Amino acid sequence: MVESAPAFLRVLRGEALAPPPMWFMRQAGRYLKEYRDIRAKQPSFIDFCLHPEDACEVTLQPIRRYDLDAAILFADILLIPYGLGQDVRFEKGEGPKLSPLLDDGLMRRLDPDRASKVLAPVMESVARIREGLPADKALIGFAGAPWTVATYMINGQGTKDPSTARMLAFEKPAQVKDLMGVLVESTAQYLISQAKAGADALKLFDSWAAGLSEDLFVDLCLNPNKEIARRVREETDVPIIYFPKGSGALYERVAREGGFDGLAMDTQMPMRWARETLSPHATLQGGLDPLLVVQGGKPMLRAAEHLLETFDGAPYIFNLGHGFVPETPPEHVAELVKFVRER
Ligand code: 1CP
Repeated sequence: MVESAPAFLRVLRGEALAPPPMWFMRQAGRYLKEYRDIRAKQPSFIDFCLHPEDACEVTLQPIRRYDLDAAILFADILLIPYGLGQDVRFEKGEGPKLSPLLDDGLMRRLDPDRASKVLAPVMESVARIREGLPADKALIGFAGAPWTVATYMINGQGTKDPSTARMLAFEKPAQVKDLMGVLVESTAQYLISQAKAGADALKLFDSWAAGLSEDLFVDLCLNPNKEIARRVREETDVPIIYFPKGSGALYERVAREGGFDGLAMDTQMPMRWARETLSPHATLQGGLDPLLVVQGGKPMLRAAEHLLETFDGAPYIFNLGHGFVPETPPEHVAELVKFVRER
């Protein structure tokens, strides 16, 4: 990789930089006034995500405000179910609502070709963002990992406990396997298209990887994401980050067997263990509790310092262990960025 490549990509390829490159999960979103202003003009969140001009604008907003190394495409993991033909709505204050998957035969009508057509505007957003982004900043494309997307498709809504989906994996394993197959196929296509449209790196969000036994985790999380990475690498050479949130000691198996370029760490990760056990296998990213950024000041900076010390000398990307919450004061983000940059 040439010296002038964005710092984010150099580190994702295995270089250690001090200070480390940084970006934040949910760096675009409701905690920013300029986001809320644009969001207010679009009654439907899905239409908003599929509107290239607006999606490009809100992707670039945090880049204008802060000295970050990467932008993340503004979209949502539930665009895939929408593209496949499931009705997806975001009700104000209640989160996503999806039409029933199993009762009326919708499962058999899910159509990856339809998803490619419906999600074409996302590729236009990617191309626009890449054009508007300075050359030293990377653009991250993303998708939900199949199991996480399946939990929403099966539950029909967001939940704190995706046990309906896990129960179905025991009750009707063949049906869950079929669904996972459709999701692997459509997610791989979607990510390949993003890379071809200009995304410099790709991230798979497995936000509901917690709570699975090792065997189920391998079947529903590790293997499907490995398969997606394999397919993506057949057609592009962009690096891939996987985020198996809450998967505890199974992170070690992911690091050893997954072959991902990057692994995103959640807030509960024992950082010293991660440095010793995971770091030799992949670039690590993340870890800071997003609620510390709501708190700000010394507790936030102390935790940031701890991360910087722990990963000093290793390929590491500074980030959160989960996304910013809407209550995050933007000036705390500015303070954090300055602290990491000037260290
Ligand atoms: O009201 C609003 O403006 C909607 C809030 C919002 C935003 C800003 C949603 C609804 N999605 C997004 C954008 C988004 N979602 C991005 C791009 C922005 C950025 O990161 O800067 C990304 C990467 C996502 C990914 C996403 N969506 C995940 C994976 C990461 C995670 O947070 O764990 C998940 C689980 C979703 C589902 C989702 N979308 C939106 C909501 C409220 C939810 C969660 C639903 C639940 O409670 O289960």
